[in-house]
Amino acid sequence: MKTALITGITGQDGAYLAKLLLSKEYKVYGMLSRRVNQSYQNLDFLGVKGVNFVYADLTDQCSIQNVIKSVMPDEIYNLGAMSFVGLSWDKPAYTSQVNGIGVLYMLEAIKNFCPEARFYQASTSEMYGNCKGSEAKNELTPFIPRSPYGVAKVFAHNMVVNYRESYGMFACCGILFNHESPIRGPEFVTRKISSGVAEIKAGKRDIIQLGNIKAQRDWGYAADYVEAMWLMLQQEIPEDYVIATGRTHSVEVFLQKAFAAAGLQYSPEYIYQDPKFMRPAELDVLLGDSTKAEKKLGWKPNTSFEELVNLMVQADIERLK
Ligand code: F7E
Repeated sequence: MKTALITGITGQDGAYLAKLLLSKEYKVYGMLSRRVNQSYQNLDFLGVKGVNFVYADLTDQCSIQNVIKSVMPDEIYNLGAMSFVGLSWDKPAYTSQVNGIGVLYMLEAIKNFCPEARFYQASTSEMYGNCKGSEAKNELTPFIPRSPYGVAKVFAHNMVVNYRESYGMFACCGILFNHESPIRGPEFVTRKISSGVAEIKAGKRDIIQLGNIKAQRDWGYAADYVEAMWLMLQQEIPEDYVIATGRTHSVEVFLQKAFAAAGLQYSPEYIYQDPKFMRPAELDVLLGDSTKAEKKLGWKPNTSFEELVNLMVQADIERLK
């Protein structure tokens, strides 16, 4: 039986990955920081049972070492992060500690105590910034990040590549474009829209407050994307991969589809564009090219944009019943 350690176990991706690995009969350890009252609602929503919880924090090197030494995992998935880009301007040092230095702590602990373990790092399309405008980004596209979140993630990404090259570690980065689901956190734009539309349908609100609705993102389904994480660690050679759908849509199009999925007619009158949700520096268009993942991992997204929007809106309508 293989053993996996997942950081960020209570987040969206942690819950989907735990479900996948348990279905493959892994022994799954989930890392909890205990810094705040952590909620198990994502694991509960997906009916995930059987995770062994261990306590450590990405900002505490001793705790990381202790967990790695005691679990001695075959595979480690580092999904823990301060994942909300908008907040990274308000908490740049904390974001750098968790998303940057925290990854260095993981790499050091693996190198020193568990060097045969395979390591997955959650890299992100935010690392590209506006590089190459609306052209699709692949593994060779340079990183020119435009948020403290993106800057910290580039540090972590480069460190993973460096440890792989310096010490021969089996370490991979998945450069994942936006991935969503019914358990996406309520602060992210897709879930803000799906829950807002469900509440409008139920007569519980009249408007949704948003920021820049012209921004375009390559949105996929989180359940498809965790398959790619697992596949990366099953290869003979550790490499980095872009994971994306190859289609991009504006927030405004997401809105239109979400209203349609709820059986409502979209009108701009439902939207209030609030300056407080505008970012100091925005990424206008993100579009990914995952040809390498398709060729080498045999991975392709299974869920279309329209199916994803529908899935999220129907789940939020159900929640209100
Ligand atoms: O914003 C715009 C916002 O916060 C998407 C994280 O998982 O994916 C995610 O980061 C777009 C941006 O996701 C609102 O300005 C408009 O252009 O849903 P988001 P994100 O920033 O793309 C990447 C790949 C990650 O790695 C991150 O961890 O939507 N937008 N109005 C808004 N965004 C939010 N949150 N709220 C609004 O009201």
